[in-house]
Amino acid sequence: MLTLYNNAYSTCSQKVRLVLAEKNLAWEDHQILFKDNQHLAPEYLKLNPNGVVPTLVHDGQVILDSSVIMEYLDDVFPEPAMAPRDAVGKARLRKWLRYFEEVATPAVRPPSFNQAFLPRFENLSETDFQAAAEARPLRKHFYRRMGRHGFTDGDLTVAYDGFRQTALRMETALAGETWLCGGDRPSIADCCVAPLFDRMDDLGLASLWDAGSRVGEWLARFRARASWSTAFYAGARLSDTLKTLHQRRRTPEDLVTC
Ligand SMILES: N[C@@H](CCC(=O)N[C@@H](CS)C(=O)NCC(=O)O)C(=O)O
Repeated sequence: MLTLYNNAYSTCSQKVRLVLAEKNLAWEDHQILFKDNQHLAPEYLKLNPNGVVPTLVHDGQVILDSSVIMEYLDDVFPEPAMAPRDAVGKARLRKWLRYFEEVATPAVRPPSFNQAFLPRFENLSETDFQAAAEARPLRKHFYRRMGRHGFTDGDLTVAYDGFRQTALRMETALAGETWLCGGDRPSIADCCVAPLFDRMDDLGLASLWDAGSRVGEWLARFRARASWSTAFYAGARLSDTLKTLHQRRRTPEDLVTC
């Protein structure tokens, strides 16, 4: 029995939902609502002391961290294979995972928070805001840096630069390949980064890559798969529910011209 504690629009949850869908696995959906702080509730923290989603529970075993969960699922349910089986291939896959976690994953956060999540915090008193930051085991300093007024243009510049670099690296890797680790179906590496591209697109920041490039075609290819519609059901994109998503957008072009 597989239970995934996750959130509809969390990119880390979407990574895992893509793998579950590619493998056609049945799983129980346990939604964790950030607006109600369910990820910080004592009973959830017993499962995941980091106070983040996703968390996988498989036959009583608790597996943490989205990239670890993706690899775990591929180990336990090896067909269809979503990672190379040889040591060199595995090392190449993990190189992508670590790089995405270091660069592209943190890059989506400042614009996501500025455009979508900040309104939850900006009307708090300073004391309540500091308490909200303090309550987050993994994100205390991230929230403090954001503050009640959001990330600065300098923070956004770093984020956009990192995301552009990611797109350029992938552009090179996709020369002559359909997917990042070769083969004829997405690997765990593709599942790791595709939700981040989708989020940037949803935020109105798709100018960070060229739609006609290999990366643009790779994203279109992934979105055409059945697994994508399963993982990105209605309500899984911020724009599905948040009509003001672009109101506070600062595009890369805005930053260059200021
Ligand atoms: N390294 C962790 C990070 C998970 C993470 O940051 N999840 C976000 C959603 S994508 C979260 O739960 N944030 C909670 C918060 O901001 O308080 C993983 O990949 O599972």
